[in-house]
Amino acid sequence: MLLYHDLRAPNPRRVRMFLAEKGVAYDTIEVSIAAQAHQSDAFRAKNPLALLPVLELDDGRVLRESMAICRYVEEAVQPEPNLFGVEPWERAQIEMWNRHAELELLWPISQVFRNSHEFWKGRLKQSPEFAEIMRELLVDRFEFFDHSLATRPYVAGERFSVADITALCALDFGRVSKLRIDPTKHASLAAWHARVSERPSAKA
Ligand SMILES: N[C@@H](CCC(=O)N[C@@H](CS)C(=O)NCC(=O)O)C(=O)O
Repeated sequence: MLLYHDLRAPNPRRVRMFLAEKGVAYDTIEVSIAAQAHQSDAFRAKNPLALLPVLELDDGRVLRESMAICRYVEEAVQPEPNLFGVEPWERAQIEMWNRHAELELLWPISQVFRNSHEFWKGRLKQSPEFAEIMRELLVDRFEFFDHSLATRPYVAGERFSVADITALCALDFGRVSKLRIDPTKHASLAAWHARVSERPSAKA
């Protein structure tokens, strides 16, 4: 398997962390977003949307979308340790929390970055006002996750899952836009962050 990724981008990190949890071996090709390598014709042949990550299987088939890649790995490559849930209720909880982590953390955090950070200046049309709206939303979302994590050790319940991977990659990426967990305000979220950051896969 071959992963097209960028070491600094949060979605490719989700997949690397997932593969590390599974102990699956794979090759990588770095496609630098900073150098605009993801816009090249060669990469667009893999993903016309020019987005990372992409997983290429040994038979040449290509998968886009981080969660499609992770699901494929869990179902077809390495089922253990299970990270998407076993029985219907657990699967639904993990799906729900992973979606919350994607839509309520990763998406707004990415929008703050895209709409206010120097990195994108001159590369895309930015709206600092929209970045501010997303920052304000995130105050509430940090609160929401902190409150939820006061009652359990992991995002979706009693055990580590793909929802923790998405939330960790999102929150770590927030730091480039000065979106940080404040332990004095969000003690449960900070404790969870320390817990999951200790996993060897977090270095992936
Ligand atoms: N929903 C996609 C999101 C992919 C995505 O937005 N990737 C970012 C890196 S984290 C990217 O390639 N950005 C390049 C760009 O926006 O030009 C997934 O989960 O894989």
